[in-house]
Amino acid sequence: MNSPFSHSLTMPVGTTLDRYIMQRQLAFAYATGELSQLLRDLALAAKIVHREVNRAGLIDLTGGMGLQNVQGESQQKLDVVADIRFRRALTNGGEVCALISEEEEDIIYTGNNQGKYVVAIDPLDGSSNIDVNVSIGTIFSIYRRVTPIGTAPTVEDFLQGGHEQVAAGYILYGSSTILVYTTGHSVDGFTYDNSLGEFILSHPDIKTPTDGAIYSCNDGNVDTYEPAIQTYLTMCRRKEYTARYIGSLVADFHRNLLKGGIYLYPPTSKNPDGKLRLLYECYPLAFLAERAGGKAITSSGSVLDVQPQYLHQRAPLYIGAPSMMNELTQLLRA
Ligand code: FBP
Repeated sequence: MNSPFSHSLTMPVGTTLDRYIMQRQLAFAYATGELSQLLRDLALAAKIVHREVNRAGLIDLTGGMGLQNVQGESQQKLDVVADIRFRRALTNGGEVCALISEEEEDIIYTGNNQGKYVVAIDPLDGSSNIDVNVSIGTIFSIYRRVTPIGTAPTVEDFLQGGHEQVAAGYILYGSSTILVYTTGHSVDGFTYDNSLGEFILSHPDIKTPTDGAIYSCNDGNVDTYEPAIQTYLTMCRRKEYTARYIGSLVADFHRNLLKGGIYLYPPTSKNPDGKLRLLYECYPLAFLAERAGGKAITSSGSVLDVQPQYLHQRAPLYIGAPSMMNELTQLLRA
């Protein structure tokens, strides 16, 4: 059967991100290049944030700002720097009419009302790990706007639901910096090569293992978890699974995506709706996980089926290898 795509979708390891984006665009006859340019703008901001993260200790970019963000969390200097860098790149790019950020209460209007896309972003995830040199990340989710092009975007553009994402991904600033994203087909990872200043395809077509033996949750909260989750964690221990928890969602998710595992952030007494934010943490990782063969649920069903009510809405998150997720789902539904 002739593929509907005019160009092959698979590309060899070593392909630059730019070439990959261009080849992918050619594969879709209706593509106009705006999403490609938006992805390049995100990659540019990621390179700048990579540089700032790497030298944070040298340029007084560690520590707090002495301010709080909309979540009531103390803002780290790098939170603010990353927020500014991504906002600037997405505003200057011209493809984005508005964005929401974990660091800002309201919608950020770029002034590009001709822009076709809106972006929801967690500019720096894992803030508690910034000053101790532990991996941190950026998480993003992209939608085609529903309001007419040329008009001012509205909250409607952001509350479309997880299935309406046209692309989602993250950047992990770890032992190396890697950008992992999907536009709804394969999930691909690009490692940043400092010497070339380029993201290079290093992890094509990521598929998460069907099963795994790693579980990730904040053990300090276990006593406040609902009985089904406590039962599941007891089962993990009985099966001698390995407990791994970095406390940076992107880093925990990335490890489990490649090695097979499950990440759990259930409701707690401190966060009865869960801690993680639906629009720029749960939805994008669920979109990625499902395209890589994994699963993502909240306490009541698939993450992507949750109807969003407001911008900084929180949700419980359980995400990982399908067979581990099936075991957990059975307990949650029992
Ligand atoms: P932010 O740092 O973007 O606020 O993200 C939330 C987060 O730090 C996740 O990265 C991480 O998985 C979780 O919270 C850790 O929470 P806790 O310290 O309660 O275990």
